[in-house]
Amino acid sequence: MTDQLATLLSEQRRFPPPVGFAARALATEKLYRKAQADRLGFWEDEAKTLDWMAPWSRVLEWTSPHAKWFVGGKLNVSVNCLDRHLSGPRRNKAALIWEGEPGDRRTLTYWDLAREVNRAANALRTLGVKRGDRVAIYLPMIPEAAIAMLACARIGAVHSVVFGGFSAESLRDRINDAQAVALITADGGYRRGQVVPLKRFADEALVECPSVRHVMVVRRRPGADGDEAFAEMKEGRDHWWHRLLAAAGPEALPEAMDSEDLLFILYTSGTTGKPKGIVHTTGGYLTQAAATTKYVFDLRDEDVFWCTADIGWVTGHSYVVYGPLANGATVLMYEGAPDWPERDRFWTLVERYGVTVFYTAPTAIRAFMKWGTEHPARHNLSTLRLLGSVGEPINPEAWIWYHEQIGKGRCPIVDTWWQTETGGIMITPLPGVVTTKPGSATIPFPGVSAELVDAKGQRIEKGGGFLTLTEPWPGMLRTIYGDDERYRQTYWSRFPGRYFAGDGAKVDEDGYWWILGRVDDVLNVAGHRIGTMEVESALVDHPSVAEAAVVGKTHELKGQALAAFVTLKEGAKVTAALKDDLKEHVTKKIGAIARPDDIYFAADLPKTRSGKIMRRLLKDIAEGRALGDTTTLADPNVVAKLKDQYESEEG
Ligand code: 7RM
Repeated sequence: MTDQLATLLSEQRRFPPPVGFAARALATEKLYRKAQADRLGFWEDEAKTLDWMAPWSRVLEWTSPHAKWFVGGKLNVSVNCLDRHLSGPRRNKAALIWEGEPGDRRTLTYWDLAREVNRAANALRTLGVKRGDRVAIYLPMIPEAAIAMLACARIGAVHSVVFGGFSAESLRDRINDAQAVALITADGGYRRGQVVPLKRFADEALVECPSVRHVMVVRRRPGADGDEAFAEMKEGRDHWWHRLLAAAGPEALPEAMDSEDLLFILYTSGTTGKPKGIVHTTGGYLTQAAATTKYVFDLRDEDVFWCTADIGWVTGHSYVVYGPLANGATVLMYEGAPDWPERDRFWTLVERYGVTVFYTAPTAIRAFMKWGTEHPARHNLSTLRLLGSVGEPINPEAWIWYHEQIGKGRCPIVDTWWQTETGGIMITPLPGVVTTKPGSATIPFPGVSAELVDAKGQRIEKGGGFLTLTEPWPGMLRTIYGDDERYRQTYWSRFPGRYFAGDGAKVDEDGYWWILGRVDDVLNVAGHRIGTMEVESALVDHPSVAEAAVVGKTHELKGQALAAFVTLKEGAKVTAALKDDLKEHVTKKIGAIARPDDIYFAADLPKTRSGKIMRRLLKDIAEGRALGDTTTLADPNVVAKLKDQYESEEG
C-alpha cells in the first residue's frame, strides 16, 4: 500500500447490516454463491422472472466484444412493466406518484398508466411511427416522460431521451445522429419557478433535423391550450399530445420484440467532443434493471421508491422507469429543483408521500450538508428504510452525514457504481448482506465479474489500478450507435479482452472496491499516484469546506501539482490563513505529497447538468488554457467566473 491511499484505506468505520433489515432482506448470501457457481444460470433465473412471448435457445452468445443475451427470446418491455401487473392486486396500486414543481400532483395506478401508454402507442402508430424507428424524447420530469418511453417500447420504436436541460444544438445533434422520425416534447417545464420553454428549443433544433416528420407536444402548462407564446404549432408537423391521445384507442397490441432488438439509445459524453450513442437492447437490459432494482433496493410492494435522477440520464431509465415498474413498485417522481421554494423540498416530499427507499447523488448530499441540518430536521423522515448513492465517489464525510442526518443511523446505504454503458448497477452492497464502509461501493453484484489491473493490464489482487470487467453482463451496451469501431476502440482496446470502464479504483484487504473516479482524474505527483477524490475528501473534512474539486496542473519538477477549487460553508470567511490551514489539513490527513500547491476559493464549482464536477475545465483554468467544450455545463458562467478569478489571482 502506498501512503497516498491512506485517507480512504484508513477509513476504519464499518456498518454491518442492521439485524432487523437482514432478517427480511430479499437478497441473501446464497445469491452470491449461486452466481459464483453458475453465472449464466443466475442471470437465466432472473430472466425467467420476466414474461416472455417466446423462449430463448441460448443464454449467451459471446463473440468478443459483441454479446447476445437470451438468444431468440421474444418479449415486450411495456408488457413486463404494465400488463402483467393488471391481472392481480397491483391493478389499482399507484405506479407513479408525481409532483410538479409548482405543487400540482398526480397519481397514476398501474391501470391508469397502462391506459395512457396504450393510447400513446396508438397515437405514435397513427403518425406512422413503426417498429425500429427512432423517437427523440425531450420532456421535463412529468408522467408523460415515462409514458412516452413505455409507448415506444410497446410499438418497438427505439427511444432516445435527451435531457430537458440540454440546449437546442445538443438536441439537434442527437436527433440527427439517430435519424429520429419523431420528437416528443412539451410546451415547457418548471425549474426554480421559471418555465423552461422546451418547445421553443425544439423548434430551433428542428430547423436542421430533416428526419423528423412529426412532433407531439405535451401541454404541461394547464389552461395554456392555444397559448402560442410557448408552443407555436406548425401545421402538419406538430400535434398536441392530449388531442392525439383523446382520439386514440385504449388498447394497443404490443410488438413481440427480439431479445436483442434495440430498446433505446442514450447519448453520453466521451473524451472527444462528440457524444456517443450508447445502444441498449431488450431482454438483457430489462433482466438486469429488474434484478438489480429488486435486490439492491430490497424493493417490495409496500415501498415508495424515489430515485431523484432525471429521466434524461441512464439512472432515470433504469431506476425511475424500467427497473421499478418491472417489479410492480410505486415510484415517486418530482419535476423540479431541491431548493424550490425552500431548501427542504426533498424532505417535504419524503414526508408527504412516505418515501421508504431514497436514491440520490453525492453532489446533492453535499449540497444538503452545506445548507444545514435544520432542513431535514424539520421533517418526519421515519418512513425511510434504505438510502442509495450513485454518480460519483461519495466521500466518507458525506456518507456519514447522509447516514446520520437522513437515515438517522437506521438505514443501510447502498453506494452503487455503474455507468450509462453498463445499463444497470454493477458494484454495490446488497443491503442486509454486505457490511458497508463509508466511501466504498463494496463488492460486485452477483453475476458481475470485475477485476483490477495495473497499467500493463496485469491482474492485481489489491491496491490501486484500473477497473475492468472480464465477462459480459446482460445490461451491457451492445455498441455505439452507428460507430462499432469507436465501440471497440473506446471500451475494449486499452486492455485486450477486458471492458475498461475508464475508472480508477482501489481494492482493499477485504476485496472491497473504492472507486477513485475517471482515470483522467487520477494524478501523478512526483511519481506517486493520488486520487483527486482522496484530496477532496480530506478538504471536505475541514469544518469550513462545503465542496472541493482537485485537478492536476503541470509542474516542472513533480510532473503534476495539485490545484484545489474550494467552496466554503455558509458563514466561513475567505482568508489567507484559511488557505494555509487547508493545506495543512490535507497534509495532516494524507501526507505532504498531497498538499495542494494552490487553493482557489469559488462561489460554486462547474458541474455538468447531471451534477458531475467538470475537472477537465478546472484543469484548463488551472493551467491557463482556453476553455474546452462547455455545452454540458449546468451553468457555463460558473466556469467563466472561476477562470477570471484564477487569472487575476495568478497575475
Ligand atoms: C450511473 C452513472 C458513470 C461514471 C463512472 C464513474 C462515476 C458512478 C459511482 C461513480 C464512484 C459510484 N452513469 N460513478 N457511480 N463513481 N462511485 N457509486 O452515473 O455514465 O453518467 O457516469 O460515474 O466515474 O464511470 S454515468
